[in-house]
Amino acid sequence: MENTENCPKVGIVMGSDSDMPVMAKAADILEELGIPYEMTVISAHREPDVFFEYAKSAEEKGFKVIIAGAGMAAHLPGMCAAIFPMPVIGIPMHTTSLGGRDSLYSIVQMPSGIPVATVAINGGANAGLLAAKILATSDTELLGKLKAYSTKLKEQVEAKDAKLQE
Ligand code: RP5
Repeated sequence: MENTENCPKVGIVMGSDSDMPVMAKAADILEELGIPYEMTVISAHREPDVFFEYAKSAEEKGFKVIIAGAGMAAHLPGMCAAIFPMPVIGIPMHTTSLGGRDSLYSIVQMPSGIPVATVAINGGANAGLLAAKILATSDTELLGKLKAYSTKLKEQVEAKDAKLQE
């Protein structure tokens, strides 16, 4: 049987390299949790043929989740969800003209039948964590890492409060 241990489990795709600072936060989380991923810049609008090839081959490549980030008229996550049969997490990018509401509405308001799990505007880290949680439903080792991550967050808050009480 083929060893798929180190194959990318998460596809991270963004509409422009200007989205990279936000998308890198998702990648950082996956890195921290030891989840293999592949990161790509593809514009659904400027190179639709490249996009279709990416979305059509994603399942074959072994992706279990796609994290797609885009701004403005942000069709990339929705179009990924139209083609890729597994979960798609959308990250709306902050924009200068409309503050990211344009991206948020484009991504969150999907027609019935084609869901995109939309995180907050610029919510890169939460997208990474949500992808990890989806994978952890069938991976007890990863689930353990996520529990440890939550404990770390709790301890950070406790340490800050302890400092305040000094
Ligand atoms: C979207 O348009 C991208 O996802 C990006 O957020 C936005 C602006 O892209 P650039 O003009 O910076 O390439 O497609």
